[in-house]
Order: sequence, then structure tokens, then C-alpha cells
Amino acid sequence: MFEKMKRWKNKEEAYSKETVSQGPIPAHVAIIMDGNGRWAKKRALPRMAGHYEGMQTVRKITRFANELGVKVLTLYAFSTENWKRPKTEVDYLMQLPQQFLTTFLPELIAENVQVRVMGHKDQLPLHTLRAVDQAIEETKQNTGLILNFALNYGSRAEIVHAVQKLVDDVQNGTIEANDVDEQLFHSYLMTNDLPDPDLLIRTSGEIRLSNFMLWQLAYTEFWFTDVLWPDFTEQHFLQAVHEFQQRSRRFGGV
Ligand code: V0D
Repeated sequence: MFEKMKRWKNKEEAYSKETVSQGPIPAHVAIIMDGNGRWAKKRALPRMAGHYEGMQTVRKITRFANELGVKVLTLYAFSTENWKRPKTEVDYLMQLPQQFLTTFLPELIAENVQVRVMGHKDQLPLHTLRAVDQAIEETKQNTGLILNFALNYGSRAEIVHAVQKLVDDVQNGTIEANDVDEQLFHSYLMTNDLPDPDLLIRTSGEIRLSNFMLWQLAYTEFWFTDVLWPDFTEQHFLQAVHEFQQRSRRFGGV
């Protein structure tokens, strides 16, 4: 019992960036940024206030992940299910990329961050698409952290789309049915030039994947927290990476 309490206490410890930096850093971290609405509700604020605050957390965690040496940060910003939300909320969300980029694009460029988007861009409003495309264009030469936003993304749709393209390529003779293996299949996914995530973080206490990167998360370490995304700090990120390091040590190293 005492041992258990001690272990629990350890989890509450603060981890320093320096200590965590000495261990293996996950190359690809994916985050389901949940709890923005709940954060606002707790403060009797409109849901939009939570999304706005969540956007500030994106900036903070992007900068920190880059400093730690993370290579790819994938953030689930908008799922294909999110269209079902009230129109005013969807409209607000769809101007966040512009707002984010107007404020932070110069900083991202200065920090050598490469912005990317995965998801079905064709359904996005034109103003959202323009902002996103501009950011992609202006950062495509950057060699630091890849900041990969999942926007209008759903994993099953991604897989079905991959199968459609694959069947197409079999029919037009580009590939042979016999050539289909895991590696070839991966090349048809939106993440074809990215490593699979090493660490998945989901905030706000939900313990499920919600149609996020089903193929890519096959071997990923999962880390869940009750902390709401707008309350998520560098310290929480360090805690997640620290636990990732402990787990990979148990496996005999990354
Ligand atoms: C709201 C918490 C940044 C999650 C973060 C359209 C929900 C803040 C972006 C963004 C959203 C996307 C693409 C890009 C630059 C920035 C964003 C959405 C929601 C959905 F190129 N935050 N953010 N996009 N939220």
C-alpha cells in the first residue's frame, strides 16, 4: 500500500525539461485536444472562449515540443463528426486557423516549423482553406518540427479512401494485387511520409480513439489525463513524455 502511494506521489512530481531531454524523445506525438467546451462551461463562458483558449495551448505546446526535439506533432483540430455541432460553433472554429496563423505564423517561421494539414480539405470553407494553404506554402521549406493539423479528418474515411485508390491502381495496372502489403498500404494513407506516432495524448478524461489514426496507432503508447486542453501545460507534456520513457525502458529501449 505504501509502495503504491509512493508511486502515485511520484506521478505528481514535477519533471524538468533537462532530465526528460536526457531520455528518448518520441519522434511523433499525436494529441486529441479535448475539453475546450467543458473548460468554458466551468467558467460560465461560451464554448468559443474554450476554443480560443485551446488555440493558445496549441501555440504553447508546439513551441515546447519543438524545443524538446519532437519531430512531428499531430493535433486533432476538427473531426468529420464536428460538422454536427451548432452552425455558430462550426463557423467560429472555421476561422480559428486564420486567427491562429495571423497571430503565430511569423513565430512558426522563426522557429523553423513546417505546417501541414491532413484531412479532406475540399469541404472546408474557402477562407479557411486559403489561410491553411498559405501557411503550408510559406513553411514548406522549414526543416524543424512538422506541425500536422488533422482537419476534417476521420480515420475510417482515410482507410476507405486508401482502399479506393489502391483498387484503382490495381485496375489501371500501376500495382499488382500481389504487391499489397502493410508498407504499400501505408503509402496510400495521408501519413505516407510520416513515422507512426510514438505517443498519443488525450486530454479531458475520455478514454477512446474517436476515429483518430486507427492504422497509425497500432503500436503507440497511450497517455490519458483528466486535464482539460486549455489547462494543459508544458509540465503535463513532460509528464507524458516521462511516462513514455519509463514504458519504453521496460520494453528494452526505443
Ligand atoms: C479548437 C483546440 C488551431 C481544439 C485548439 C478548424 C479545438 C483550438 C487550428 C489550426 C482549433 C488549424 C490549421 C492550421 C492552423 C491552425 C485550429 C481548428 C480548431 C478547427 F493550419 N487551433 N484550432 N483549427 N481549436
